[in-house]
Amino acid sequence: MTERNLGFIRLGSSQTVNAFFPGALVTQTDTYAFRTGSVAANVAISTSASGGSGVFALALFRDNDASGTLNVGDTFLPPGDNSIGSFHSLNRVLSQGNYIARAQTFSGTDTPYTFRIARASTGGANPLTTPEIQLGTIEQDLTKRGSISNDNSADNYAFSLDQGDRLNIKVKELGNLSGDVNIRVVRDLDADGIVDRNEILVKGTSTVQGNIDALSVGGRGDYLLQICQGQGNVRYTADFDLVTANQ
Ligand SMILES: [Ca+2]
Ligand SMILES: [Ca+2]
Ligand SMILES: [Ca+2]
Ligand SMILES: [Ca+2]
Repeated sequence: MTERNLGFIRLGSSQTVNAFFPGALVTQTDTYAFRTGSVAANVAISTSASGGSGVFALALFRDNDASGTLNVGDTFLPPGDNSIGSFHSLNRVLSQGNYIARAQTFSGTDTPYTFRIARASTGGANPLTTPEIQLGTIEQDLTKRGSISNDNSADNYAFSLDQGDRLNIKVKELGNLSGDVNIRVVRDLDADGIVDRNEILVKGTSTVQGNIDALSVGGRGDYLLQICQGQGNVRYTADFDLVTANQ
């Protein structure tokens, strides 16, 4: 178990830690303590394993006694991410306070992984390029459903396109339209897990009524669609409309 203290995470900043779980068939835990400032802002946290057979669980806690150590009395902030796969992420609006992110594994083989955290204005887009939802190579039209709220302030869909293919993406906000999402497609060209300015390929545009955000992207490559909280709680459907080269 390694306890790290990342200190204050400034608005608009990110930190990356290269970490390592040695292979051992017991539950292993690393913790990352951090502080946030007076602006309630979107905090995105991810772990990405680059080897081993590690199954991670990623969870976030409020460090109520500001001890930097996870102890009785600290509060779990749901939801955690206990999914199977090499990437885990949380994105959530956090008010000023002390927090601890916890990464866990249970793996017989060594598991190197990268821990990332970024804090950005809510309404700005998710600064991390964690492929939470894997769509693979798009070969036919798809529809996905999801929701965005203060507890899950972004959804990241990873997809690939073949040469000559183009994808028209339409995200429709459902329900009473009290909330708003923004969309964009990014590529992590330098593979640092952070969306750099030159990595934003296209931003969505909204319809006049404001409940549909749309964009189009084409050409062979690996892409990430980010559906990010503008404000409030939003249920959405995302339509992926494939236009193939030989149509
Ligand atoms: Ca504590
Ligand atoms: Ca999400
Ligand atoms: Ca919108
Ligand atoms: Ca990058």
